[in-house]
Amino acid sequence: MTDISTPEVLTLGTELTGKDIERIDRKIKDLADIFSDRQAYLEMDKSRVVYEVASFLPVEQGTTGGLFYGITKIMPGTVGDEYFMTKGHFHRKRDRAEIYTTISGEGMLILMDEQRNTWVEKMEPGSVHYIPGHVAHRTANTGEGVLVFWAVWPSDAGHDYEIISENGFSKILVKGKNGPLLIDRQ
Ligand code: PAN
Ligand code: ZN
Repeated sequence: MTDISTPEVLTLGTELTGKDIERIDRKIKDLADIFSDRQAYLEMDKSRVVYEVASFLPVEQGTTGGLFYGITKIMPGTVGDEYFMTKGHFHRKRDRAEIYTTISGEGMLILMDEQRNTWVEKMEPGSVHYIPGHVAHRTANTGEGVLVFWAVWPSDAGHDYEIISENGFSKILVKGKNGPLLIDRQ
């Protein structure tokens, strides 16, 4: 009889549970170059958590042909008028794509190509987003509750944060009177 070993089972909900989950939290203090309203940023409590990421990395970083997946939870809030959001990145291997699926909450996926054209896709429970290669991506929580989404990306994609922390996206997402507004960065 073949020995069938029990695979690791992970449960997807608003939390990712199971062993060997890598957990990262990003607090206001970790996001100095991200938000555009400098004064508002300086006045924020630096220990406040903006988002948390729990990732399952079943193969070594850089492995060709594998997949990683993770859950991101972004808290509700703003820095000045700008919604709480992730740092954002291009994949280090620029052609690597990714899929995001929204689990709960409301948000916007902010996308920017290498020519710095920026656009958004609305995130709501069940929305599925294909992020092509060569496109930087970040997510903003535009709702009152926590925004939770599931991401799946190639294990050799890597993350390039430097370009975004130096130049930002060309547009920012702010809270307007009638909802989110994508405006040019000053
Ligand atoms: C996501 C992101 C996650 C956090 O898993 O890494 O939402 O955003 P930052 O990495 O920009 O801080 C993903 O896009 N992985 O490739
Ligand atoms: Zn990514």
